[in-house]
Amino acid sequence: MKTAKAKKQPRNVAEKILEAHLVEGTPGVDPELGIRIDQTLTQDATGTMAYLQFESMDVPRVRNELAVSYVDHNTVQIGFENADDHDFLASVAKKYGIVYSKAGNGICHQLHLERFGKPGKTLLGSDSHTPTGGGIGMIAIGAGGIDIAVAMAGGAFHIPAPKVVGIRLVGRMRRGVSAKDVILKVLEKFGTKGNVGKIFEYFGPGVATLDVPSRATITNMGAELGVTTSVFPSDKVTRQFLAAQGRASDWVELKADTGAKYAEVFEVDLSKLEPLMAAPHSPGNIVTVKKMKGTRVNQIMIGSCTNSSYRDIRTVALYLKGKHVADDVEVGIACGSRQVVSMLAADGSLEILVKAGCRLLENACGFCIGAHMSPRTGAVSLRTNNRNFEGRSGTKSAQVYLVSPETAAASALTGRVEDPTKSPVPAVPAPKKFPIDDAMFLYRKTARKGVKGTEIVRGPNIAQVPKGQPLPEVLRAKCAIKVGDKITTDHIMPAGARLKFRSNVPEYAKFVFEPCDAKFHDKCMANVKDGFANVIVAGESYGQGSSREHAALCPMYLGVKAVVAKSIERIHRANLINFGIVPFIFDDPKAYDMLEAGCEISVPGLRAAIEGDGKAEFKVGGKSFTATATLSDRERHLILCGGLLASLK
Ligand code: MIC
Ligand code: SF4
Repeated sequence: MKTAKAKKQPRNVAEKILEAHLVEGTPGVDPELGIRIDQTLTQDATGTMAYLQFESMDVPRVRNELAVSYVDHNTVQIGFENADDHDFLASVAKKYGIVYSKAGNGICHQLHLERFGKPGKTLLGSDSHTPTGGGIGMIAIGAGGIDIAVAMAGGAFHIPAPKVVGIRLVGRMRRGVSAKDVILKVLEKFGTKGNVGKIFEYFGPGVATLDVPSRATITNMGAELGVTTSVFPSDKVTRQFLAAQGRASDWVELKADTGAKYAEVFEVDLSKLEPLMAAPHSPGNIVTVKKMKGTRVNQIMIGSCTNSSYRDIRTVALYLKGKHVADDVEVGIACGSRQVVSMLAADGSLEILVKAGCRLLENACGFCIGAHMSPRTGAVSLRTNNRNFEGRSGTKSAQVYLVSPETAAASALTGRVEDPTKSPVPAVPAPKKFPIDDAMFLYRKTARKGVKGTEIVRGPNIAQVPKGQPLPEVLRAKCAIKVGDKITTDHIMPAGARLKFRSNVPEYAKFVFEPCDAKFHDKCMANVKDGFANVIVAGESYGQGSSREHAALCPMYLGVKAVVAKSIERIHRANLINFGIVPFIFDDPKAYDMLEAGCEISVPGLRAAIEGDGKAEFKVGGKSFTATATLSDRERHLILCGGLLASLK
């Protein structure tokens, strides 16, 4: 007998996409869900490791719908290393059926939005700002390179069963206020920690007032909240954007059902928003532009994957039209893609920017990651990118403030922080047609098929990926470093000038924790020589920021077996597990005070603890404390094997 079909619960956008991709776990029941990944992206700084790991999986070609390998981080090419990496990446792409985006084409997230992103699809990228794709209605998630390798091989990706937080947008922004101010408002409310495992979904009447690049600015910087991802619905605005990109057929409508529930709702009245900025040294340190007005500024940097769309740079040009930047300020602009540059060339904006005295940089990450235009000692630098961690600009003493393109442009004219609403420019309408030129995307015709017989080019900078060892029965270790709260992956594995060693773990490992303790590498090596493993002790929110798996891989190479922290951020925690390092959380945070750098630590039943409920007893001097690694069965298996790669072998 037929039973009446159970009425489906109303669902939000995130639930709809996740449900359509679910391959493991039951929402509302299991703590972890496995999802199918449609698209993957890598960038060069994380890509070489991702592909080395993919190669070692012995899969003849990629198995997901689309894999794109972008080159945008290490484009400076001082020395042979970066160029060698690019050749390696190009040859891997050709062989395995991956689309290759050459250096100069643009920044991965901007390009992916323009040319490949599709509403309703899942995207996994080896970069923490992959959630930019949420602006076009994707579930787009940042992860470590090895997770991308697994997804390219057709494997599932695992996320903590998400709590979906609703951000209800109402009203319309005043001129001079823009998407950056929206996400800074959200960061003001939720901060950069405590949001692990959540998905932020934007809804409400205000959504329709935001074009796709603005939505992407918001989801991009959602990464700074520490969430799994952020997502917008796919509506008429999305359709218009895709049609203007010549991709109307990629559009599907996606909206939350009436009555869809959110774990929590926060309302932002766009009409009441004022220009905001994130003060040094955290994207969650929000102040108003009004409060900072008049502060002397030495440098202004415009671009990065957060704010480098045509809309953003055209807006800057409108502010600077017929004017010149102040004599005592340097202004650098990096566009997100060639498409953006050619539009700015066609409408005269480039000429405006050049005449105004701006320095035009390559379409790449560059300044955002301290790989170009580091400010002078003690400078105040206003930047439109997404992170202002201490030293990330390449200058430790610099004071970096994160601002909208509007605030950046208005301030460039006087060399002081200015309120852009006082001299607003007309809104830039969403283009009816974007110029399309995919010539710098190689191997599109052989995507998913690959070219048999392609030889992989390996310069001397391409080293082997080290493999982890099974978890020992007993831990006999030394505390190699004790750090405080909010340690970012930039502290653990510095970028900037060090980035070029990313394909060479023994070399890059020399710089682990360089900004905190330049002797970390030597201490770890000495401990290993003396028969000790290494342990990292940390405060709250350890491993904030990037998806950089090197922040786990290089410590693993240095004999680190465990991190004991008050809390650990999502991507970094997953990376630790992928490389066989146990992510312990203090049962009582006060135990943190018991530990000092250099102290001896032992865990007599380490393996047994992981095989059990994850609770382990740590002995330090005459005292002891407990810490727990709460692991899913899958994660437990990885740790016991010595990491994901070791488990595959
Ligand atoms: C960043 O913005 O910190 C980076 C550099 O893009 C990183 C990736 C990396 O470390 O290569 C990220 O965001 O994941
Ligand atoms: Fe590149 Fe900066 Fe974006 Fe990271 S945040 S992908 S370094 S532009």
